[in-house]
Amino acid sequence: MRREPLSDDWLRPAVMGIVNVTPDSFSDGGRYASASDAAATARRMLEDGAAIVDVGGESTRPGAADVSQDEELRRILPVLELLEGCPVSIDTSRAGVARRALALGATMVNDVTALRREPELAEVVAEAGARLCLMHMQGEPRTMQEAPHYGDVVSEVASFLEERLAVALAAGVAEERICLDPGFGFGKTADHNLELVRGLDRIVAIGRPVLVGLSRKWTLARVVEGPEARLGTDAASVGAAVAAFDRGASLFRVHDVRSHVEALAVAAAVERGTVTP
Ligand code: HH2
Repeated sequence: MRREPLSDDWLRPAVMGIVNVTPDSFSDGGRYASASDAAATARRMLEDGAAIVDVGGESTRPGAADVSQDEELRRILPVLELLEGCPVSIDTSRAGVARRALALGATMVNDVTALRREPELAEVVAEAGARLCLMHMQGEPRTMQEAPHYGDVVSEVASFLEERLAVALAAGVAEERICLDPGFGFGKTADHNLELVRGLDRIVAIGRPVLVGLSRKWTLARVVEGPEARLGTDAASVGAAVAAFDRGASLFRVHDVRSHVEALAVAAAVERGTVTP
């Protein structure tokens, strides 16, 4: 069931497979014994219909500590070398890591800090003509879940993304290469996350494709299993993805690619009202 790589016009829905090469990611940390193991999983995700795979060497889970740039490179470079010719996004907020990844063929940079950690990342992306995902986060991973607070979460996230989009454009990143992400779980309570899915059309109205990362997140576990649960199931993730698709989301960052590709194909067919894409 092979799908095309992410199209230039961000044809929706498209699925991004998650490949975390970190010892401490919240759902799949320490999963790969070797770079070839991680690369094989990424290739399987592409076979299963992912339009791109997102390779990350630094965990952003709540409470995660920073890793050094050298360590981040040590984790991701061997995987990227094995994925030559595949559609790859690099999940990093460091300019130096992005530069190396783009030189190895990555075509997108997924920056959960939206150019705030290293503003010079914008020039690296602009020079390479790469895609860029700008994500909202309140606070920083180490402390972001301590006391998230908003007056109106949807309009505050939308204003933040508009401001970061303007920063990226001013630095020379082409508008048609940028997508936006409300950052589910990044300095948000479970209710904030649900409100953001419900109000996603406000983020979509900014005018750039919207990426959502809901897969296996804690909010889904809260809904299904209660306050003690930590990890959302794949079925819960698919339900959340379809709800986000119905509100205009374009790109879905997920662990279980095949179930999302199939569910989103049906959701898209319903939206079109015809089997024919
Ligand atoms: N979520 C995570 C990491 N990167 N990038 C974007 N654009 N959107 C997200 O929602 C997002 C992201 C966290 O999830 P995961 O990769 O599973 O875990 P970890 O950060 O611990 O590696």
